[in-house]
Amino acid sequence: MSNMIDQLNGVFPSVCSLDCPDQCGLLLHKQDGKIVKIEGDPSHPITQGAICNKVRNMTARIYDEQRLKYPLKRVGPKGEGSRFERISWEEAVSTITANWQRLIAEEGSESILPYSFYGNMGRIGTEGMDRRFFNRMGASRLLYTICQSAGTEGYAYTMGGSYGIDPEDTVDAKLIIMWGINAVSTNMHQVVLAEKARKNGAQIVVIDVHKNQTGRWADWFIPILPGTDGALALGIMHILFAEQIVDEAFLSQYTVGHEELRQHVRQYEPAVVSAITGVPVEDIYRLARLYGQTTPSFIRIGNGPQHHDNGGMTVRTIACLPALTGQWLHHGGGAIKGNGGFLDINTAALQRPDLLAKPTREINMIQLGSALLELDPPIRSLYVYNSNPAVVAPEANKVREGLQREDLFTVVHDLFLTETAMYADIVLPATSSYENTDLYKSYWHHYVQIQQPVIAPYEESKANTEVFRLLAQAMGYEEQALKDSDEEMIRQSLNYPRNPYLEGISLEGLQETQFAKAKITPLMASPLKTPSGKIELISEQMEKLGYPPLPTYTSLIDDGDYPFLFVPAPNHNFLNSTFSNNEKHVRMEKAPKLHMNASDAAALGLASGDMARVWNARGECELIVSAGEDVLPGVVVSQGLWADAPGRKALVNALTPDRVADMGGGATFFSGRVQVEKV
Ligand SMILES: Nc1nc2c(c(=O)[nH]1)N[C@H]1C(S)=C(S)[C@@H](COP(=O)(O)OP(=O)(O)OC[C@H]3O[C@@H](n4cnc5c(=O)[nH]c(N)nc54)[C@H](O)[C@@H]3O)O[C@H]1N2
Ligand SMILES: Nc1nc2c(c(=O)[nH]1)N[C@H]1C(S)=C(S)[C@@H](COP(=O)(O)OP(=O)(O)OC[C@H]3O[C@@H](n4cnc5c(=O)[nH]c(N)nc54)[C@H](O)[C@@H]3O)O[C@H]1N2
Ligand code: SF4
Ligand SMILES: [Mo]
Repeated sequence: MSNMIDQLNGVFPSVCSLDCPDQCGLLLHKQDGKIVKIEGDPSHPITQGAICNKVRNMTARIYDEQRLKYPLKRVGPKGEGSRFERISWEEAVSTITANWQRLIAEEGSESILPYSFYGNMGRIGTEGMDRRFFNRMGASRLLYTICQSAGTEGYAYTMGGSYGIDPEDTVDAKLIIMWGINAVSTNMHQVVLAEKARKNGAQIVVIDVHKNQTGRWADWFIPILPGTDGALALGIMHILFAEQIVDEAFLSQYTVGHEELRQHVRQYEPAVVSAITGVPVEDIYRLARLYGQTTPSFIRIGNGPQHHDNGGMTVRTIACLPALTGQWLHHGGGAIKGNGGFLDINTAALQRPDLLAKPTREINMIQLGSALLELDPPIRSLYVYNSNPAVVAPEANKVREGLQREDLFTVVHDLFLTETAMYADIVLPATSSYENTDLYKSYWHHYVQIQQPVIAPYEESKANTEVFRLLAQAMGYEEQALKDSDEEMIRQSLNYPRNPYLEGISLEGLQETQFAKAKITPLMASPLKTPSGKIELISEQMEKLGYPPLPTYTSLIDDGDYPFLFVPAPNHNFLNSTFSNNEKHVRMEKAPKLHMNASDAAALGLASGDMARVWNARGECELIVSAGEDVLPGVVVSQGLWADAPGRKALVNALTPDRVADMGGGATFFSGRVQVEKV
């Protein structure tokens, strides 16, 4: 399969690079050197030939007329409607490095900030040459908090790290709870596996603030008020202990703190929990008994409960549930929040933190706006790649005000002239993942995969690793680590004896087989990575850090005197802001909507189809009302991160808070309050 680029026709294996748990195996069909069709790889055990609509239509994005072809420099004012001129790579690189050298001499290397996320999940392109480069430079360091950090920390207090069950085992579950995950849109192969379980008699419960496509697919949909899931989980525990439907043998052998927890959850009586969550008392009983009496039961914990002020503790709390009924010992029972821990690679070898001479300041990526506007000493240069912060980051108006600063030298490396790129001084064209070599590891299933280039770089575009090698050379950085090839970096990452699950997985092997499953052993067969080695229902570690040691419900932070909680969630046809600028995907998604309860809409004189202005002190946007019974009164839900477009004012992140969640520096996208009125 070496040199697939030169083969003008044929079908070639690939992997989906998007930030999606499914990380599908793909087959790319080429005709005359171009990709003409993308389908799921039937031989991939998870994908089994089926992929989402977004990626089936990905060729429209790869060959979109708007794709960046060569480097650009800005010639108009910063921001919306800016203008750019073509320049050479030489000029782009020398402009960037001349600015950086001057800044480093005058203000120090911490005046430079890299900003990135997982627009492409390839490890060496997102956590490889880039990290080496900025470590060597001594730039300010970004905290990668925008997605799952609060819940990941919370889950780890209970379970010791990102370890759940093998999703392939969930076909054997008899009860599946999708908890705050819109899996039909965001984790479609978990839905496929759940469908198989359902054919064998499993029931599917969905707990969500919005009866979206996933709620409609459920056997039982439980609507809940945003940010109250921790209380519901504690109410379930209350009933499980009170009715003695717990597995005492499991609790004694595999957990610490079950006696303390038993006492502690007495306060979470169903009536109390019902008043907090909006879930009727009889439904809390029904859910607790169903959960207590069904084995194996599986909980898929999504990002919904986590993008709140109390997100870390909420996930930590839900993660305690499977232990109460001993689910972790039953094939198909347990939970998945994330499974990244099993596929840990050698990040020290990949990222080379040793190249950082001394620790530099850390900047939370969800507070980019205030970082740009308020930090002292200031950030003078921003280098953005794999991310579109002008759309995806909270407090978008602050972000854009910061990007507008005339004394900020901004570089954006992307496939498109994104909203963020409109503020750049220099724009660099990026290759698509199908043009690159990279290593992929899922955060849900247990497969490691490889991408080898299938098509030549589009016009003058370059991969992230290539750009950082060029920048390193121009900066005069001599370290071999900044010259390593993509293949060398993959080898270094996989060479990690500390993770026995990866044993036998190598670059050469992946080049042969395209994907390989890690050698996973049952979770309870060896001590967990918690301080006690057991499931920690009580956590001394948390107590030391100032958290309640037992799972505890705390309410959302007061976000001002606005009547509605606003949940701006992802949508079906985009992936975060990716695809929101591609005509085909926008057409499939139609228009940005605001789902609200019919009673709330009526009180405001709004009907479905009306344009509503949604606002708070942070900003405003306009969305089309969809009134009905899909959300509870007092809650409004939007879907999708929409690109800027003429006549559309759908920047939902103009309204979201940049408050930091209780754990992990995490984002609180869903804890904001808003007012709604007719336009
Ligand atoms: N099609 C598509 N797929 C995607 C993405 C995309 O944008 N589009 N994004 C990808 C990324 S980066 C991620 S992190 C994942 C995220 O995917 P998910 O884990 O599904 O997370 P979200 O879509 O953010 O939210 C899931 C659900 O939580 C609900 N929710 C919000 N607040 C609460 C709450 O307090 N309690 C409960 N119970 N539910 C709540 C929302 O209504 C939504 O239905 O999906 C990935 N896959
Ligand atoms: N309101 C609200 N906001 C949210 C969320 C939400 O649920 N609600 N979800 C949050 C979550 S979970 C996440 S993960 C973030 C995601 O935020 P981002 O990571 O910023 O995700 P995208 O919007 O997909 O932007 C990725 C960008 O990377 C570019 N890109 C793709 N491949 C490459 C490459 O190889 N090289 C370079 N240089 N660029 C590339 C794409 O073209 C795209 O412009 O958004 C967060 N924002
Ligand atoms: S976005 Fe997700 S479901 Fe779609 S092809 Fe990629 S990995 Fe598969
Ligand atoms: Mo995410």
